[in-house]
Amino acid sequence: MNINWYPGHMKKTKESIKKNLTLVDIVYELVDARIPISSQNPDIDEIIGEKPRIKLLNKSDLADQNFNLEWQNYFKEKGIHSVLIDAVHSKGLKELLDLTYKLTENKRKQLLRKGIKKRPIRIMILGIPNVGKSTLINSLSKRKGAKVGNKPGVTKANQWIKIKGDLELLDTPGILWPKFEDKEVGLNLAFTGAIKDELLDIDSLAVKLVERLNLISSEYIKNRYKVEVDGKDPHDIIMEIGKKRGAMISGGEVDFSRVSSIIIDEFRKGKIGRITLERPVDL
Ligand SMILES: Nc1nc2c(ncn2[C@@H]2O[C@H](COP(=O)(O)OP(=O)(O)OP(=O)(O)O)[C@@H](O)[C@H]2O)c(=O)[nH]1
Ligand SMILES: [Mg+2]
Repeated sequence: MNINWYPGHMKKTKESIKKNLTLVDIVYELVDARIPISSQNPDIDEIIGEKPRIKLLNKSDLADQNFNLEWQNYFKEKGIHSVLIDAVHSKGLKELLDLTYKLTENKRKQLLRKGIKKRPIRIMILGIPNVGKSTLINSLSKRKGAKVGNKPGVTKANQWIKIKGDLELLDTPGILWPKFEDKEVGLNLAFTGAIKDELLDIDSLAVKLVERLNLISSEYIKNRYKVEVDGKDPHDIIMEIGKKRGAMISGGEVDFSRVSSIIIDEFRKGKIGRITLERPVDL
């Protein structure tokens, strides 16, 4: 992760986000649909408080379709609104904006009663690094484009982006930290690329990933690399994949690090399949 989180920094970030939150009517909380719990901020409920919010299950194109629906049901049971989003391909945006209108209806009426007609509904995006905040801002603003200039905000740099009708988005999203002290969470973040390979070396990460994928289903690795996985050690499976892929160093040995990078990279790009690593049943 590019940001060094330390208690003082976390406190400041939280305070600055809370200030910005007073400027908006609704919050989009972005999580990674493949790891909806690991990719959320541990203090998110306290930070957002009573503001209307929508949980955006982003990168839903990389996650298992059935589990996408299961996660939506899971959140629905908890009274949390969620929408499946693919920010790269601008999928789910209509549903998101419709829900935004619905959840801010009271606010709109309240403003009308006060005689304020022109005031747009304002939105802020929150999420951990790499979850897709900038991509979402781009795909939301592509529709209407124009920045609406400076308005008084917490920092002078705050810009509002007009996204549709009377909806405006704060152009600087709130960057939050994940629950990185949890080992499982750390692994999930490393698998999906949210932590740039610094938690573990690439070789161990690949071993852990192959192990995890085989736990979910033996089909993923088997189908992608045409290797036997049943009853096999993940280390041996990776060696086998290396041979198949011709990832060798001189002398005919498998270049373990190279195969490891290939597997991790292909997983992150969704080439091994649409795979959800974290499932509601495990909670
Ligand atoms: N497949 C897929 N990739 C996505 C999606 N959204 C974002 N990405 C990719 O995820 C990576 C990170 O996206 P960003 O938009 O830069 O994430 P961010 O939250 O702004 O990250 P920071 O600015 O570091 O906090 C990029 O490579 C995006 O192309 C999505 O819905 N689907
Ligand atoms: Mg960004």
